[in-house]
Amino acid sequence: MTTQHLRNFSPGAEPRTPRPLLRPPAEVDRPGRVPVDHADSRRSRELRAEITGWTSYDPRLAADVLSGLSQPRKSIPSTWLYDQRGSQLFEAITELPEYYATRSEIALLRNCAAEIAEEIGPDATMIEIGSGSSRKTPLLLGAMQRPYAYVPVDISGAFLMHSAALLRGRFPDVRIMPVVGDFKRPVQLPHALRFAPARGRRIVFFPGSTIGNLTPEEAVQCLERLGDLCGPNGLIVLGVDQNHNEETLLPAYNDAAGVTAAFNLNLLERINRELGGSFDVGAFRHEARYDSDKRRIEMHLVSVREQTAEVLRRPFAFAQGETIHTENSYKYDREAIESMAARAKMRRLAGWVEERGRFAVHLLEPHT
Ligand code: SAH
Ligand code: AVI
Repeated sequence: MTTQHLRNFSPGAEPRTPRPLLRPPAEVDRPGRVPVDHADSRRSRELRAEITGWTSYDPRLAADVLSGLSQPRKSIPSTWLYDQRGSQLFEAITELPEYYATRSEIALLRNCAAEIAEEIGPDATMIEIGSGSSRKTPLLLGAMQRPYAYVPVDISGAFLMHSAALLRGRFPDVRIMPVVGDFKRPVQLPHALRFAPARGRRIVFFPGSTIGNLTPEEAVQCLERLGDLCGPNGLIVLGVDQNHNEETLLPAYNDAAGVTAAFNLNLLERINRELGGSFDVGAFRHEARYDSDKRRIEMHLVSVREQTAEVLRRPFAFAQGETIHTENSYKYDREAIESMAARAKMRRLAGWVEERGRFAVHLLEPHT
């Protein structure tokens, strides 16, 4: 992790987000609706922003939070864990002694990068999905022959741009073109690549076991879209945590320093900050569980008492012990990946497993 990525990280020491002084206008109070503030003049909106620091919000975040909190079993998609602070906290997680996944994948990539680069060939364009700090990227880019372009795709925009700028310093000859995007939808490549004549192959790099944060159904759909993105001559390099051992899994998501707890609780801070929420963050605690039937870790935020919190002026009641399910982390083994790949019209060309058997890198190719 770079100093820049760590600069603002101090678990537990973050001041509470001040609640907005003013409430949003009533007409924005519906999920999925883009706020149109007819009655409000530009100046009054500016004034409100000056007073509260609260200007507008992401309607997709609002829709997911409002609908997720309205379900009998409350849940919010894990994608929203990643604002700027969430991305910094995730980087801090990767440094924890308990969180083996990042170290395992880096060690594995060091061993197999040359073979993967050989398969990729010269002049390729690499698209990285959920690129975060792009920390693993140099292992592949550095092994490739004359990489033509690198397109990191991530939902956490400011963090993405900062990481791309750092990478430009290391790879001045590679066209680095970040795209702020959602991998649960089709990803739009930059114009310069969409309409340029094809050079080498298009490679999708999807490391970190981020595919495990999708349900099996979502993962198949995501692989299908990635197959379309890289085309029939493309390749997908997929990093997957395949550990099924509870003794190492549970500590990895319940670390002693409380960094994963801070990462999870930051979702409530974000809702307070961006959606005028009134969560008492101290009245929730982090919990990670392993479901051995579904082979997934689940992260929850547990309400420690009976309480009500508002989001965009809507009240949500919590019983003591009730949870918001904030993340799944499926641990897909080779068979699961092969069967999902087949459903996504791909085949597994090759694969490598880390020496302790916990992490794998698979090479998938689309077939017609
Ligand atoms: N690839 C990095 C980071 C993994 S963390 C690594 O291996 O260490 C997961 C990353 O996916 C974060 O950077 C997060 O912002 C991004 N992400 C999560 N949901 C996303 C979505 N729906 N679309 C795009 N990026 C997403
Ligand atoms: C990014 N993703 C694969 C991580 C994981 O392990 O599921 C996110 C994470 N959640 C808690 N710790 C790390």
